[in-house]
Amino acid sequence: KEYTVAIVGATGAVGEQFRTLLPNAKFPIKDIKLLASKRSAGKELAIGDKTYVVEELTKDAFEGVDIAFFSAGGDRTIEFGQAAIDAGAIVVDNTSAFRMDPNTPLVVPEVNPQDLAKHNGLIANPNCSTIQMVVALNPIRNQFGLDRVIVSTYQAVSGAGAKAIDEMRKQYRAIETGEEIAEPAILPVGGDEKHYQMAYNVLPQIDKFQDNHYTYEEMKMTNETKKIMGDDTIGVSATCVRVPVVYGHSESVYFEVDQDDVTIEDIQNVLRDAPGVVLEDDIANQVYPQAINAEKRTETFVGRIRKDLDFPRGFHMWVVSDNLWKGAALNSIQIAEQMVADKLI
Ligand code: A2P
Ligand code: 11C
Repeated sequence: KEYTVAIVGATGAVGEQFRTLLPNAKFPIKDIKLLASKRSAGKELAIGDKTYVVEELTKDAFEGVDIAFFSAGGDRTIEFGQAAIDAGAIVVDNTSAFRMDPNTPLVVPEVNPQDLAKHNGLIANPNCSTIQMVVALNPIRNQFGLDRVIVSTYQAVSGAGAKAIDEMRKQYRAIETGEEIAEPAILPVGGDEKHYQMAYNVLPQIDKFQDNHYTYEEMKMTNETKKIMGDDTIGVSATCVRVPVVYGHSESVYFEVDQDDVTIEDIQNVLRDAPGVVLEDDIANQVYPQAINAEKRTETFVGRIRKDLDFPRGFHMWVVSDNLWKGAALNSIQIAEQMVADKLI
């Protein structure tokens, strides 16, 4: 079978990566539909050596579509996702709209591919900062158990969308040419009240604050990790921070295993053979993961593995991945590939 695929949000930061990655998908593609807002309708975009015309996202846009990749904000998935399912498509949703719905699988194919079979037409793609963390933690958990995680993130501006990248780039240009910086209007969070300069700055807010003083992004890391790993007992606390990097999220991950006498070498050996992981941990040669090296790479890079100085079952590591690839478009395509392989599509 050949598949007709729709990209909802085709003009956005993640949509652009879908257009780059789809020609290499491990399933045959018959046709691709590019959907976005009315503003973009009629725009021509290339995929491989073909040009496609962007259409307006409407409820009638999904006729003949087998797989619909949604990445146009949660409200769009809520409004149009069911229309895609009703038209016979499987929806792979990049937004947070349905991630914690008990009837929706939340899947990272290296970690919980078995959950795909429980789908009701929609599969949720986890948050980018969660995906790369669980890709690195799950093999460790399988071998040595996992009790607790404390993570601090260093997240790229592309996570906030194409307009946020543009805002930061303009700030750098203005500073370099001595012009006045335009009033920030997007970062840290488009929908919040205040906006701050991102250039030459670090902002400890990603998404809105919740009643418990954590941000929504931080709570996504907590709740999604437990759901993907199928274990509510794992403790996860996060501090999510935006840094002036365009592509690639970095994370300092502290974790506690539930076995004694695990060594740095044991952790390195597990990660060396782990699916989707590249171990880059050679301090003698100053080798460790860096955001600029992870751009347009499919893997999650792990290094700086250390034993905690005080708690014998605690370890620290540095985890980096391309937030728009493994963190979004690539993981979604891998979900579709796994479903095709499992005959679920
Ligand atoms: P458009 O470019 O037409 O506004 P990003 O995450 O980079 O901000 O991209 C958001 C994506 O979601 C874009 O493709 C954008 O299309 C799309 N989008 C935003 N609002 C709507 C809407 N109301 N209907 C359809 N697509 C939307
Ligand atoms: C960021 N993680 O870096 C966010 C972007 O829930 O899919 C993705 C938001 C989400 O800002």
